[in-house]
Amino acid sequence: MLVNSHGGSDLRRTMLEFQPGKTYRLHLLNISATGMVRFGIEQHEMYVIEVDGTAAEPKLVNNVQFSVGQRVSVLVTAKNITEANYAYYADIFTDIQAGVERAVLPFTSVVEYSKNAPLVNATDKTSTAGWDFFGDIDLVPIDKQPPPGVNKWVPLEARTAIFDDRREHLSFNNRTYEKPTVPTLTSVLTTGYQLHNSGLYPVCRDTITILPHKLALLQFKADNPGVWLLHCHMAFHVEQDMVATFIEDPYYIRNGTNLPKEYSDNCKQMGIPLAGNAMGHNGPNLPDEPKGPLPLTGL
Ligand SMILES: [Cu+2]
Repeated sequence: MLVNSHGGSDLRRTMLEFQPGKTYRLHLLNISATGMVRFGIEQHEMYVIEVDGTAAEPKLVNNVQFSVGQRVSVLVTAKNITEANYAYYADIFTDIQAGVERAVLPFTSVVEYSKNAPLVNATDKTSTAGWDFFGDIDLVPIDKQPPPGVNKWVPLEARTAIFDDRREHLSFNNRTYEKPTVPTLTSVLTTGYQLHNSGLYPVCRDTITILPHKLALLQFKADNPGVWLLHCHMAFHVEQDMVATFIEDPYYIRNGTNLPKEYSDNCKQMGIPLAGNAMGHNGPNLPDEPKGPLPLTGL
């Protein structure tokens, strides 16, 4: 996890120096490959004020938990003391298997008020007791925009299964992600077809935590022309095909985009076609059958 751009895999070397009475903004980023992170400071409360770049009304919490790829800002007011230092923790929730006892990889460092002050005894953070969500879904954005309304529903069912290549895949709607023969942007520009954003005044953000066996309803206004990935943020789930592509406003893209020469030069050098749909054919229609791997049937 990164705290104000410091840390990476070794947060233990990252001390936070606090001066008495000052308020600090800590920008937290979960850069792990698979694990949810919990951040907190012993005997300090904090206010969540931002998630994924969207400012929110301050919400008082003891700690924050957030998933891979998520960004959270908190405000912490330093105590008016210099007699003690406190541990902070950025623990990684290592076990994502349902039904298996949870495991926590503890990472701790120090919030230092004074070089010579003793460290207040850190409590045991290796258990998962006290892991609770801070309710990011209930955060209230500062900029209150009503939800855009829905013109089109795209149901995506995520599923884990062994496919006919005898490997486990994480599919959307029983389809694995197939690397297109032609880059999708090229397809938009040369054939005829056509994410990121949620309650009352939902916080507009580009990530969401979905717990096992749960579903999420996402709304986004498709007004950002481009080719966008919708994907699980766990690295090995991407590897296992938990990826989909959304193309927003292809007409705008086609009318307003001049690809740089380097794009076509690179494609030529790499033998990538400069026209056609995902399968390299002309026109919008893809053959009915995907290249595969395909779901196993008859089990
Ligand atoms: Cu996943």
